[in-house]
Amino acid sequence: MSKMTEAQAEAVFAEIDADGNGEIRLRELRDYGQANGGAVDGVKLAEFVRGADTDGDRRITLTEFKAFFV
Ligand SMILES: [Ca+2]
Ligand SMILES: [Ca+2]
Repeated sequence: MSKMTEAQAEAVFAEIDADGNGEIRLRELRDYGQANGGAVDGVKLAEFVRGADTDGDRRITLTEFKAFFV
């Protein structure tokens, strides 16, 4: 995946974090993927969560999200 600016990452994070609690869960990623044409399959999303979730709580915080993409 390509790099983003910090502002872009924040905007994308806010879009995926549908309930606005500051964490992205796999379910939110799935919903986001489906809303965007379902192009991203569930295995890829699970891999992304595993890769980006550095503290292992299975949720992606904005800090983790930025560390992954920016
Ligand atoms: Ca959330
Ligand atoms: Ca985490």
